[in-house]
Amino acid sequence: MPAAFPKISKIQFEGAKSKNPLAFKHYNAKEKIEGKTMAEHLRFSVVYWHTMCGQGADMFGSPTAIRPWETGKKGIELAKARVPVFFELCEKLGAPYYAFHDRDVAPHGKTLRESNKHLDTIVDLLKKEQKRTGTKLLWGTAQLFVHPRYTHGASTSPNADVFAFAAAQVKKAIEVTHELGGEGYTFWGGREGYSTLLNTDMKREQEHLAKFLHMAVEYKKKIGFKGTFYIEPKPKEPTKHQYDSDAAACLNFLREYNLLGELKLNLETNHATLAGHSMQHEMEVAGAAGALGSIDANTGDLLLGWDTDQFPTDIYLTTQCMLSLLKYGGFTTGGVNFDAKVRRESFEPVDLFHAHIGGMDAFARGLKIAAAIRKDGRLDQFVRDRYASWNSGIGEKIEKGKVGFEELEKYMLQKGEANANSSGRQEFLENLINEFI
Ligand code: XUL
Ligand code: CO
Repeated sequence: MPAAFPKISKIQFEGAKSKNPLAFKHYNAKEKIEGKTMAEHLRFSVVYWHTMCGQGADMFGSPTAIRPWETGKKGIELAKARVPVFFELCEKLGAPYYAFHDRDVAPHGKTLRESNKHLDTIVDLLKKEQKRTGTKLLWGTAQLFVHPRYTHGASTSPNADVFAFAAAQVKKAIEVTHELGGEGYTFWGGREGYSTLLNTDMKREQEHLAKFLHMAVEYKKKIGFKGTFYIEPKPKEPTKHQYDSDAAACLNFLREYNLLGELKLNLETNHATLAGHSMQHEMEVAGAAGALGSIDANTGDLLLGWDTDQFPTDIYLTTQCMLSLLKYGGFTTGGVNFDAKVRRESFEPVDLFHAHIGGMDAFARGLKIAAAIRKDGRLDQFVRDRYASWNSGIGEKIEKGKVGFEELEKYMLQKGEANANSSGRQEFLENLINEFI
């Protein structure tokens, strides 16, 4: 198989002064930060769906992407041709992980049996390429949203047969993820929601979703798959409302249906902003609940209201992500997964390299900046000092559960007025962050 990117060799770290667009300026895989290498902290992952299958089409325009390795191929032959190209890209980028949906890597067959056969054919190739390049599987997943059978949802479909089909598809996807040594498995409910409440029994649909996840957990245990299960929040698109709308909604769902502890969250920046939150907000919600699993690293466009899945290049964003990630102890099985696509106008193969190099460098900078802020200590100290009233006196008594409303009333009647507040110093803190950017 000739190289798909013959003019591009392995991307090297050349340092901040380099002007080479095909070199890292900040991502130095072996450089140690807070006792771990950058590679260990960031665990970069390339996605199969956008990177290999994205054709640059949009709602108004046909495909633009130039992908010479695809010329004249379709179906399973096209699927086979993409595999070595994908691993050449991962290897040249030095990205240690990848992620895929069953139907990105292999085409739909006419029946479930035929689809499974196609998948097995490609999984053999993936396994060989993983071995050849050392690239590992961050997580696998099942595509339960493109095929017309999933029009009304998969596990939340009003059609019980569709639930059964989805279950069979997820069973197989978990099996191949396990076979490929995957470190996780993601559930993103692309159509697990509704377009109108007029035709929807929400309670029943949510119960079905929970039942589906319980079956998946049970099966995972049965086959000895030790990877982490993730649920990926997104509020809308393609549906008007998705049940896993944000981190808090997911946690509440998992808690209500006794699934907390079985699934962590895979958070995506553009999903966070669609939900009206920042990515850091979502990471804090998940982190505080001990459920910060993995991140789909991308960004939206503030002037566009949909999921644009752009590569992350904003240093403030990556700094915030890394501040929260380091605060909660970093990844275990998760990673920085570039669920991002090149723009329709960026149609040449080399654009795939520019995109990933930029994302990796932006996260490397975010990591270095966040580590420097932590080492400096002023931000942490400020937050600690802000809550000092809870360390002794009445605050300590409240936290320890030693007082109730009656004692607090007595305390305040005696005192007459609460102690004065201190300034929140938002501008001071924003300036402090800028010292490090
Ligand atoms: C869709 C999305 C998915 C999931 C995996 O917005 O993010 O690609 O990451 O199904
Ligand atoms: Co995603």
